[in-house]
Amino acid sequence: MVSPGEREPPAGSAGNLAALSELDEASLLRGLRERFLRQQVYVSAAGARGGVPGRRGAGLTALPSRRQTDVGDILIALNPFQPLQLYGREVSEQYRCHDEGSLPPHIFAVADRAYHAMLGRRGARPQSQCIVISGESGAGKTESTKLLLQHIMNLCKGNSQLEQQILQVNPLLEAFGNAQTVMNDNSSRFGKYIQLRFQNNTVRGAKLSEYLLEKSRVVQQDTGERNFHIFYYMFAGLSSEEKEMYGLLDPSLYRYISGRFGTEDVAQRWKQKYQEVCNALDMVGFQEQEQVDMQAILAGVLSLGNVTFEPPESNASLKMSEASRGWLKAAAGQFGVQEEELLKCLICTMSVTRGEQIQRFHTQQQAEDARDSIAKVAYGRVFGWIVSKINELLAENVDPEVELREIGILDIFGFENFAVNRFEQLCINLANEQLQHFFNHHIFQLEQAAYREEELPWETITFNNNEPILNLLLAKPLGLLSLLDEQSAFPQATDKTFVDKLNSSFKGNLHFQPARGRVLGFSIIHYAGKVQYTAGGFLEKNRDTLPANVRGLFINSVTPLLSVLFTATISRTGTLMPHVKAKIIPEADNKFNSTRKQSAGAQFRHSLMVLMERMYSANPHFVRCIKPNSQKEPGVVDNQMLLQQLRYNGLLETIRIRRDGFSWRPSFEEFAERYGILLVKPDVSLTKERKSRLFFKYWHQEQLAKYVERLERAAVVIQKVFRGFRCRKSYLKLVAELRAQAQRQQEEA
Ligand code: AOV
Ligand code: MG
Repeated sequence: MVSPGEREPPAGSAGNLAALSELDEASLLRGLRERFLRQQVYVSAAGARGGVPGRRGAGLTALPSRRQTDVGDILIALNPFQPLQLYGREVSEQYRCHDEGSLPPHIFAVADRAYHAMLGRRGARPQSQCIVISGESGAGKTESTKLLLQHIMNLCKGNSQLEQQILQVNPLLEAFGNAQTVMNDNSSRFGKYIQLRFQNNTVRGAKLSEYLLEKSRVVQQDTGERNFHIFYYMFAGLSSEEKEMYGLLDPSLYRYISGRFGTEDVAQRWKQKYQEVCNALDMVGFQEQEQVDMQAILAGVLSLGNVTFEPPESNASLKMSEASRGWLKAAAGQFGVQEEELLKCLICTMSVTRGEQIQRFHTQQQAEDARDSIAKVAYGRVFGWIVSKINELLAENVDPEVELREIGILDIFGFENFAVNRFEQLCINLANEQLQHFFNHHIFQLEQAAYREEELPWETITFNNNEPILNLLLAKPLGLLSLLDEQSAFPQATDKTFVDKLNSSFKGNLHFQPARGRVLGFSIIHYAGKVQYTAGGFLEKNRDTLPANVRGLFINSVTPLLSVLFTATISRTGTLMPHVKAKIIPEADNKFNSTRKQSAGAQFRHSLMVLMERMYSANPHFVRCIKPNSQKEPGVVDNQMLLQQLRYNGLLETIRIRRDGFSWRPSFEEFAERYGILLVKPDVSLTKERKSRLFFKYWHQEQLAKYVERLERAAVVIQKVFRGFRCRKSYLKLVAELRAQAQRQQEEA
């Protein structure tokens, strides 16, 4: 016996798409749509459990050579765009330690499963877990992350201070790292991986990694978009005295802040959000002085943005209006630096050639670029510092005798295709490609490799393999990022020479298209569709250079935090961007200026690799978020949009492999440990089939669990009867009956 037969799945697997009797695009679409309109936003494709050999993924990350995977049910989550009564304490209690399959699919069920799998309950081997949430911008990833954390913290249920602190991390990061875009009013402009660290069933600490904050948003936002939330919250939440203290004037005066301040309602909401941020800062453990400094720096960024220049009349330096002088003075005050020093950083570059100091004056453009660079770097470092501070405050307090295990939750920026797509979109979409590859690898490649290895009769299911796109972007030395680095290293190279290079290198590549006419750009055919990129700014963003003297300027700031931010050096171990984990080291050791800084693209590639390594070493659970319409409306399904997401996510193929495949593959030992009670003749030699493990359909596990439960209940009754009547005869009769019943059930199965 290898599998308990080929019967149809049991009726009533509510919300499990693998139980659909017909399986084609139209029925899938209809099924999802009908459920969605009944506010059933969660659907599952039942999961796989078993072991398979590891292999290399797209030449990018080496996988452990042989590991067990235990992919949980894949949850499909449709964004309801309205508050649903689905997430209260009672629901969380219901899902707490529930029997798998006994309740409808839910995001809490995913959290529950990951938690128990980490602890090695329910027949699994104790192991670190990761929950990978994907979906396009606005599909619901960040909301799902918060719900997962909420349920996991509820499972630990110590109500400890640490658990409360962990729950505050998201609101805090969202204020500084999220912004309104045309796709999502609360769009994450950075990626994050939260690792919850456990000893036994208690959370001991948390570690956060952040990926590529979209710093350019600080200085520029496209139509219909806004700057990071925190700026708006500050204006709405600070008292007039506080604003005076920080030197903040009316928000409409600032160039860096776009978007009208709108209605009183909105202002009220922001005011409340500001309070939440302050509470979160307090709760996580930020000092008051640190909070004051942080706001002063943000005020400085805004004032700096209003400094503009006019071309010089002769060979002299650039001219400035009176107003600009005023803003410069304000910015210097807010940053706690000398006004003249700040000005110097803007209008000229100092360099030393053959022992001689040379001062080179900037053009108007160069000065304004320097201004924007300073604003971006200051904001970026504040954000990075918040993350590293959170890590410091939530670092685990461990018992060295007990093994540490993790649940990681990945919430990145979703796939984006705007009217104008820049370097940031390329990185965002690359990260999404990588995630899609991770999914394909687990769901299609590993699974089918296991069937082949065991020589099971199996018709291969093809899927849309995005490895060629990853190669186009990441290959060395001829992938797009490498070519970008090569160009960035030439002082004479321009965005145009970069595009020329791409056009010649990727001629004929199916996933690359040169731009038409004189447009300076290119298109990439991503797994989720074609995106047209504007090449302008690629080189500068990739070089990501700090304007000369800026570091010195800020180190000497009288604002302690600013000085710390720029004294910090880069630690690349385990983190992503240079500002992620700022480690303070003595100035003399600091090689910041003497070593060549890595490009933004190279850092991002490195960070993705570290992330992938981490994820490949854990046991994955997948949540696929789907956006039902682009108007962000409740109760509306755009069929075309839904269909497109089903297609590029490979959901039809996923459900097919779940339905037809043997998604549960325990070893003999695992099976016997968990279901031994069901084996009528435990001496049956299961190894006769010469297979290394058992292969079951997804629904068999649910059924077996029910049998076990019934038997266990019956055993309790027997014990009672036995004690009550002390009658050996009736006891034996009962046992015989039960055995017969178990045998019948097994034969049925
Ligand atoms: P994202 O994280 O996937 O986009 P969000 O999680 O921010 O998307 O969701 C976008 C919006 O959809 C939220 O602000 C909510 O208004 C709504 N929403 C999402 N999930 C739910 C839910 N379960 N219940 C109610 N409303 C929901 V991006 O970060 O842009 O890729 O970078
Ligand atoms: Mg998000």
